[in-house]
Amino acid sequence: MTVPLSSHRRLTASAALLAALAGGLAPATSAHAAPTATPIQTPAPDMAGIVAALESSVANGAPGAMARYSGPDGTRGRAVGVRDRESGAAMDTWARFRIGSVSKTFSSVVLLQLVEEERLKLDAPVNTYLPGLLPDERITVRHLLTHRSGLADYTNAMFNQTVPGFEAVRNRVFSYQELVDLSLAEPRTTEPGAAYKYSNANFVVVGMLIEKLTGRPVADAYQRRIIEPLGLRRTAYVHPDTRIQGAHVRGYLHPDEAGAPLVDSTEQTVSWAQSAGAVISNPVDLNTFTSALMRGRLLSPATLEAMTTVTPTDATNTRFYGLGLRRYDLSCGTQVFGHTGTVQGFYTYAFSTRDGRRSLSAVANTSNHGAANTALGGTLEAAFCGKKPAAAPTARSTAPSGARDHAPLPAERDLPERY
Ligand code: HEL
Repeated sequence: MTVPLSSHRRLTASAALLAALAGGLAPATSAHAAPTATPIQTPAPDMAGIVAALESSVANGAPGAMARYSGPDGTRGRAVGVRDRESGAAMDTWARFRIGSVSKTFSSVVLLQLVEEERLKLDAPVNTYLPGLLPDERITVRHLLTHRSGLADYTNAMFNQTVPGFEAVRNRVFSYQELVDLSLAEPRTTEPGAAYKYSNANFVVVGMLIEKLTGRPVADAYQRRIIEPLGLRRTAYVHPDTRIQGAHVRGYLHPDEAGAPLVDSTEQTVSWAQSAGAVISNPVDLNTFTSALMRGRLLSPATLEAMTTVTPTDATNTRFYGLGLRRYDLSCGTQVFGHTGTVQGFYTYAFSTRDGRRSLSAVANTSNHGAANTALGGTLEAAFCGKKPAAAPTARSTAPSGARDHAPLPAERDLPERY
């Protein structure tokens, strides 16, 4: 089946579907729904600020870090440090890496397309489509996509001890059912719909739904519905092969013991995550993906509205979650939509403005080291809020010693294959 793009996606949605998309929020959810505002100004990206954030991530334990900004005025990439500690190969914004939970947005898009095709309903119980799978008939498809099912996140126990936990599963191949069983062996964390509680188990069940409804592996759905239509030439769902094909970033895991040497975690099945986190991509493709999603090239306006209708994930009033999609409210008031990822050896950010005109993706090749991740998050502020008037530029941030400038590219989709 070839899935037509854009015009179909943008324009077709039945009245019943529109009502279902809009009306299905549980009272606890809609009471806290945060409005989406249109940004008034679009400051130029602060590329020196992006470099400073990347350098800070490296100073905080990442061997390398990189970011790519795409906007109406072109694209710019910046890279600091190495993508391979052994060869010394420099970080490179065309190289591929594991995007972790940014994969959840891919899974959500596929499932929402199936909703548009009226092959399932957002507010129907999951057990309607997967009879007997879950022990609570009240858990709906929407609860999965909003992390409100109460299904426990089995990865908390799995990775309680970071390196032993990783080594125990890096070559394992789980069935979806085994992962669901791990979750169900723990108590539910909330009543269905009652509260946001992030869990990989939700998106494992999303993968099961996709496979049940399409009769095909999830890899096919990503390929035919997202990767091929958008021309994402360096993006793939890879499971259970442990390798990252082509030029790639090597990932380095920080052990829990302070000062212990980094563990090269590049090769793994990611079977513990699958549809919750096993996509490989690069910054060019991630910017194309988040931008295309926000521009309505993958979903109808009504579905996109449902996807971007968010509730808070914490008390800061700056972090929100929709349907497989995060919203971050930045200090300048700009709202950006996308997802973050943490998979052993890789931290990722992939976000776009609501109009899809500006996007930013960033990666650092380490994990289990919060300071490196927090520093990497600084790329979002720099990219979307521009230079901060109060922050006087330092010699380091205006003339970065180690940063490589990946020159602005007018139309990156037209570039020749490099790898
Ligand atoms: S966790 C998150 C992030 N998501 C979730 C998912 C993903 N990643 C995982 O569930 C992996 C967790 C173990 C990662 C490991 C490390 O840092 O490499 N940590 C340990 O082993 C700790 N003992 C919510 C942060 C997201 O941003 O959505 O990706």
